[in-house]
Amino acid sequence: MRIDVFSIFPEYLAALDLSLIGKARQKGLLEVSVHDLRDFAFDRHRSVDDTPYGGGAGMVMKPEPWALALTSVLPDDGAAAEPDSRPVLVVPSPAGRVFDQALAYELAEEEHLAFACGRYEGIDERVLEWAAERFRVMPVSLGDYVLNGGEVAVLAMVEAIGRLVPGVIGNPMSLVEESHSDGLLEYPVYTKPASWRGYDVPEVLLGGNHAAIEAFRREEQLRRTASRRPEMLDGRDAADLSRQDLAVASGLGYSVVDGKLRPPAE
Ligand code: JCZ
Repeated sequence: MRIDVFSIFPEYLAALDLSLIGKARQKGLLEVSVHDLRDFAFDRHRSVDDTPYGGGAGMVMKPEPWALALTSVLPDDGAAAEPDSRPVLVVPSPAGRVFDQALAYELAEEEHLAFACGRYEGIDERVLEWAAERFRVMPVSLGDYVLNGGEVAVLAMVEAIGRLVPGVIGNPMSLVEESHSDGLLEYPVYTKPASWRGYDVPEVLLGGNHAAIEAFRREEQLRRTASRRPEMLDGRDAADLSRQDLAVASGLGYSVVDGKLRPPAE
């Protein structure tokens, strides 16, 4: 997978050289290039921002450096032959589709991703219109809070996407079991010592009864999800849950109405 990131703070993306993503780059599984947007600004001060039409606070990113920068990673400079062959251009924005594990899986299938990190009050809207003829443009939000720019969102997204690319994670089984892949939070984990400062590892985990361990972990997943993220259980198709799951959910006050799980009335 090829990834191009555009930013006026390319040093911000230095973390992509480290750890998992850095190793995947060394292995040739990910080809990540970070581009300084200022290298595509050719006026006296290499300016990338200007005042907003219509007034208002702050500055807006000028369109021309973006067009030059984005064009530099396209095969030629014409529009793509087939619409679906266009690279995806992810544009971090608090007004975008919220990034989640399903979107990470979708983007992990792509051959070429580009990320446009905005700063100030954002990028001139015409850049997105221009880019839509050359990229599949996707405004994406990391979550419902406001950052100062797109860089931190891109770090998170590249890590979440990159680790799903085949070969990047050493043991692919760890991808199957993890949080959100089955719509439940993860079970708690413990290591030695079995007793620590008066806190004990649950007894069942110390024995070799694998069926009991699996049942315990599944119950903990359901308990945690009900307590921390109840919206993840509300409306769940009861057919997707085992008899044991339903017994645990019932113990937590959940009921099944029209085949769907419903939380306790309160
Ligand atoms: C550019 N401010 C780009 C994204 N989820 C989320 N929160 N905030 C952002 C974001 C903020 C920005 C820019 C200027 C993304």
